[in-house]
Amino acid sequence: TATTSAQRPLTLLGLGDMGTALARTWLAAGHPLTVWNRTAAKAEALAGEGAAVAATAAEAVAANGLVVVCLLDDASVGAALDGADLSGKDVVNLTTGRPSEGRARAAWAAERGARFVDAGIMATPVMIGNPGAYVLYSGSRALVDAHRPTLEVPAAVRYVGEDPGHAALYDVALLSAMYGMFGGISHAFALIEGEDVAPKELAPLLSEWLGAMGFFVGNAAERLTSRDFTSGVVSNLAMQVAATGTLLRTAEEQGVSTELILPYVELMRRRLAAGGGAHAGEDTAGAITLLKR
Ligand code: FVH
Repeated sequence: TATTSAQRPLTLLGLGDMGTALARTWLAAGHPLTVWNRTAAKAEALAGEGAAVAATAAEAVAANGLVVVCLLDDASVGAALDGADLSGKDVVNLTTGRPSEGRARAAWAAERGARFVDAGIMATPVMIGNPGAYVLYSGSRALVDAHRPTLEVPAAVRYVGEDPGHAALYDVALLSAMYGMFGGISHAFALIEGEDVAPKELAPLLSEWLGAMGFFVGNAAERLTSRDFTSGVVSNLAMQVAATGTLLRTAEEQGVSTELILPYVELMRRRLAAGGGAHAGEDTAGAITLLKR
């Protein structure tokens, strides 16, 4: 494919599983790509696919105005960019980090004369370049607008605001919810272990049930916004706390640890106990208010 003005050159630092997947989408779309990786051998296959391989991170940064960084963590970003001239560069940090790291890294980049956005990749490497993959960006809107066509090659762009910590905040919120869900799924499969129930028999019911219970996301957002935790409640907290006794006793009878579900049951119990029964008619959204320290 001939390179067009829409296929702008860029640099990519980091060729782990994710960096390699990203690199392949840009190369396949015809973008001139300069890559660098600490372990040089990981760049060999990409060189064969058309990437220019830089010997150092500083050399890779010097090659292009747009510099995408996809490394293990914030410390590796600091290590890789140490000594590179970032003046006038547009730096896109796809490395997973904390909100505080995104904000500190944005200030660090600004001190070196670079525009900066932090990002959170909401996809696995196999999803990159396919529908459903997206990346959360926050920080310099001008940078995102200037490079949107290039950034959209591997995954859809979702800009979440000027605060460079917000992409990481959204990312960590989504990942935290995912691990809570994984915990529940793990408990469910543990309950059927040793019974005459095949995991593949439970699996479709579990998927369907989790999809149906997804209504709680919008429900909780509405209640946290209005601070009305009781209107339209269909499954009240008092009933739900009573029902969790059955869940916990069943786990005991099945010889399954309650370590994954007990913390949430205890949170519901605390909400029910607070205020002398004032919250009995709520659903479980009110329990969220107990988490903030
Ligand atoms: N893979 C996934 O499923 C998830 C999906 C969501 C987003 N994450 C985040 O993406 C970042 C990169 O992940 P990755 O999958 O590419 O990770 P690895 O395959 O482990 O590659 C790590 C790269 O980082 C380089 N590196 C590590 N330490 C240093 C350092 N001190 N200085 C320079 N580079 C460093 C490493 O280099 P090497 O070991 O090959 O020499 C790899 O290029 C990550 O934030 C995920 O949380 C992925």
